[in-house]
Amino acid sequence: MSKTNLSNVCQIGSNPYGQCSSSNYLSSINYSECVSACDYSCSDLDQTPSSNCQNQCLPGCACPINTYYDVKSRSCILAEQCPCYDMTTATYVQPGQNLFRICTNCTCISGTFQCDNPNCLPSMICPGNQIYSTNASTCPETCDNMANFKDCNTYKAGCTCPLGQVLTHDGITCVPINECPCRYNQHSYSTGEQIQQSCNNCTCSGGSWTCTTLQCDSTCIASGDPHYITFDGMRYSYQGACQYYLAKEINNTFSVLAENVPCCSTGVTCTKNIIIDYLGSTIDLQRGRNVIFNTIEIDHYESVPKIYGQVSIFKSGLFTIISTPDFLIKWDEATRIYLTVYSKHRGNMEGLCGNYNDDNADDIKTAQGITGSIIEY
Ligand SMILES: [Ca+2]
Repeated sequence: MSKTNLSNVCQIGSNPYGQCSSSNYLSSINYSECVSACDYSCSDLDQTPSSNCQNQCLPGCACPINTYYDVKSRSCILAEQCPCYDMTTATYVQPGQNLFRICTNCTCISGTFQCDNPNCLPSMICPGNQIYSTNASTCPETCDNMANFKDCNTYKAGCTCPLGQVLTHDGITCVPINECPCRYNQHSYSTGEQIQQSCNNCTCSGGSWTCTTLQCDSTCIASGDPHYITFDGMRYSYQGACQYYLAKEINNTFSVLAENVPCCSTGVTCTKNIIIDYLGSTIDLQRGRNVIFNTIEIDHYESVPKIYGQVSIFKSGLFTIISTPDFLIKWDEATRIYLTVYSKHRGNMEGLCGNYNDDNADDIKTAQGITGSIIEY
């Protein structure tokens, strides 16, 4: 063997023949004229009895007796410290850790997988951290179904989650039930992560959301044909060229009356004007005209708000805005109205925007009482 080849065996580059690396992590490696070809590194420990390794003497660098070279840590360690290399996943399994194959469960002990079914091929492996079982449920409990899980009580041999764990939505990974992720808008959130729902914070806890219960303001939107989205989030269409209450506070604090007219050849309906009654005052918004407050047409509110008592009137971009302590209206003078009503009026509303009681199922009834025929979309 040439001097160069010996250097390669020792992986020490330019060290002269007969010397091993002097670096710290290899300081325990010594040169020997007789290094075992089959008993050199941790990976040599995982030899099956049928291994055809020829245990012959080779000159080279070797760890001290009863220790083995660990490629990962690049040091000499005891056999019981050796990790096991799993060829299927091309990963190292630490000593004492388990590997779950589809037909056996293995533990890494002294660089070797000790498996409860030695006939199981290493290529037969359960996905994720699932384990093989002879009676795996065919309808396993998952993070997604655990709220109303019904056991079908049928079993077959295959992969399943370890006891006390359930499948996550990926169908592969098992987690303890209290660590299930939460789902929202096709995204997955871990326990402790938060999302914002209107004015409330929701925290993921074991697969379900726990939300604060603040009373939130809510916005009703009328747009397009027009389509409506009520305070409670119900969506529907209603085409009618007439006057109707968009919203009315049941104690007569305020009301918003809108008049729709056909606005172009496509048959789309536009809002011609909006009449707001608020604590005895009338604010009239008309297409192509300035805002009329108590029959007086006002002007110069484009850059500086005009304030009448508790009412502020101003422009912001395309929108004319009426702001009061009870509500805020934005109108683009065409097809879009945004009406935000503050939370103190929760449950006290009626009209096309619904009754603002957090239940969108009853909004259609509220709206139908006024309009007669509406279409959900
Ligand atoms: Ca409702």
